[in-house]
Amino acid sequence: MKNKSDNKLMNMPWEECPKGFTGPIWRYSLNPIINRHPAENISRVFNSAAVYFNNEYVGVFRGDNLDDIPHLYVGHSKDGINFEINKDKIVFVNESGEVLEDSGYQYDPRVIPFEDYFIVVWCDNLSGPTIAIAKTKDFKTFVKFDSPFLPYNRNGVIFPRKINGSYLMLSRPSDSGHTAFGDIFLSESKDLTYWGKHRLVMKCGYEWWCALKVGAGPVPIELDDGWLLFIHGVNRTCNGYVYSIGGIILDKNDPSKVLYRCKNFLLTPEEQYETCGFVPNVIFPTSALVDKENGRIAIYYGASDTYTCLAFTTIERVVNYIKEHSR
Ligand code: BMA
Repeated sequence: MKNKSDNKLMNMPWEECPKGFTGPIWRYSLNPIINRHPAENISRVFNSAAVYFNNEYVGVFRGDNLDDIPHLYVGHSKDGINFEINKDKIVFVNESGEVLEDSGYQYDPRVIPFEDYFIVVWCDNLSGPTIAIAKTKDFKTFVKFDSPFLPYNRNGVIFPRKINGSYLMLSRPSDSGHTAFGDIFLSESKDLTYWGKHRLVMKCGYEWWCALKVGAGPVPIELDDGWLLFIHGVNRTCNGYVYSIGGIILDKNDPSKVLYRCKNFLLTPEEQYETCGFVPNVIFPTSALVDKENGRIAIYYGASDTYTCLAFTTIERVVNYIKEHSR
């Protein structure tokens, strides 16, 4: 069935590259697009995922409440920039339609357009952080699968179509705290519940800016000859962790193989909303809109665990940059 999000993206957020700018990705000049206290009971919205659906932009947002605990909220927007965040958090049902109790916390969602539904992946609580998966067709009912992953793992995204007959997930196993390690692994599933055939895709530490950990960001973007994946990479300084955005290209039929790995970060915290906030020096990409007709990409990223921001590039520009700066 045709994917509902395949329609031409109307009003996709976009801003031309500033004159004289030579980097691979540029920021939206009116960042942040979501400021502190965007809705009652929510102090910060960041690390969130938007897609195009039914002639509008709809997202699953991480909202940290007034007690600091994160939950997931649906939000809507006509232009992908000005979002109205629902007042009430998402309540999940199980596969029999029964309402599930709140697991305690939920964060860092990814939304994957898949056939005629959307898959949502996020970090949930199973006596510690691990990956949870739900399906939705309308962003009203979210059917949660029964504990697909063991703790600890807090960073997952699924490819937007099956490859060789399987769903494929990129994830980053972790520990129960502020994990001081992180590599990207690939896992396969036939049904979104049982995952196996795990493969190491890439270890951290190939450059200083990702010395400590690497993790998958937005849904991989299909190219003619591979998959473009934005990642986060973490450096450890004497003053704490620094999260930057990086880029790699994976093999089209076997995405456990890395074809190109950019030695430079694509974007690193520089603006005040990235360097000052709840957690300074963090930029964390979690979704990307792609206009396949003109190659434009709009990346949503969290800034300093406080704000939601946008950055832009094109497929051609970023792919060339990654290839030209690949080691
Ligand atoms: C990671 C995740 C993100 C967060 C980042 C920086 O481990 O928990 O939610 O943005 O740390 O604090």
